Amino acid sequence: MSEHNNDTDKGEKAEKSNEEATNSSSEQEEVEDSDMEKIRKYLAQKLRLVESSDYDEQSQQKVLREVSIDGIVDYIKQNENCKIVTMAGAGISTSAGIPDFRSPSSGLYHNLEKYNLPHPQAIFELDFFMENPEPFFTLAKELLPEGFKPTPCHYFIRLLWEKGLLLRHYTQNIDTLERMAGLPPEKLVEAHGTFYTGRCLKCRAPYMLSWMKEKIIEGLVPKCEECNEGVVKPDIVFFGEMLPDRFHFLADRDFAQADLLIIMGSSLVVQPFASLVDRVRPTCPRLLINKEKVGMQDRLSRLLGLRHGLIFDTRNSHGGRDVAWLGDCDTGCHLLAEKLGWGEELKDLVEKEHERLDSESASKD
Ligand code: CNA
Repeated sequence: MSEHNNDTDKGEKAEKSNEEATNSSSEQEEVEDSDMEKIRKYLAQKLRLVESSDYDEQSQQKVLREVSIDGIVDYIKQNENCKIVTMAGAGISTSAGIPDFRSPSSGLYHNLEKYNLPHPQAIFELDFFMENPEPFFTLAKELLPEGFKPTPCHYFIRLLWEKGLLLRHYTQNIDTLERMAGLPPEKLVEAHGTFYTGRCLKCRAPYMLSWMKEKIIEGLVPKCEECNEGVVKPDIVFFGEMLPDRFHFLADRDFAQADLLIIMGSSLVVQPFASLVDRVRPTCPRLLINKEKVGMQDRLSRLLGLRHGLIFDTRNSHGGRDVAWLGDCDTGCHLLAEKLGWGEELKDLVEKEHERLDSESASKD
């Protein structure tokens, strides 16, 4: 119980500082904005870059009562069959103990010196892996979903599914925590693949996580037992590899249908995942729950009136639909659940599932 109160307290504080942060747009920005708007309209008409009238009409529609987390909560409550798409990145798993890529000091990219790489991303590059798989498997030992438990944020996504509100969850994570949290495979798109399965790079023989894990924990590079030659690579998507067909197929359908997009724990820098945010309808609200603002529209897109990136504009002159809630993902999800009247349910679910996972791993030992 005390944990819950603490969380609510933290949530309220975070919400306050959040409001302060979003309300602090300067006067200079406003002047810039109106100039920008004139130039945008002019360019849009002259260059016919966008269907200006359509764009203006849709962007003027007020979709949220207020551009805040409360506005989002009202919107969900009013839309009984709200189709929600969630998008996630490494930030939803950091509280489980799995480091993300880009957080300063704790992120993986800051801790790769020991692997002597030509550059940090090489560890996830296919060409480098083919020549030298050891660094990847040394790192895999740290990243393996062993002893990690899904976070409240993962269980919040499961609750959305249980409530019949989740159209699909798109994750960049490879840690399998969504599966472990009980999200059914059909509701899940693992855009960057998963550690759950693997394949021999030579003969394509399939392997499961349990087999790969044994080798990796022993400090071995897993070698195929069918052809005795190829290295077994987990089915995670490396730089230079195609994203799964399922990603492209479902993204084409889901984003156009979504009534609400929730983005959590991602720096939104890896493409094509990051630009999924642009594929929802112009009237679809987008809520970002993250430690920092990310994925924002750049100045050129703004100038040209292109629908690229998130627009956190609390002045509401464009019928704003993008909300940034800045803070920890778990706190944000607890707060959202609380406001939706599911606070106790989320806490119970986390407690019950963590107990179950603890007793399962105790019985394995
Ligand atoms: P990233 O680029 O490391 O960004 C993480 C984002 O989450 C940053 O904006 C952080 O500020 C934010 N963040 C971190 N912790 C929290 C928290 N507790 N609450 C709120 N926000 C937080 O990671 P992305 O996912 O955007 O980058 C895509 C890469 C990371 C994908 O290719 C993944 O495969 C890869 N990755 C996955 C895992 C995993 O599976 N758990 C771990 C590390 C990297």
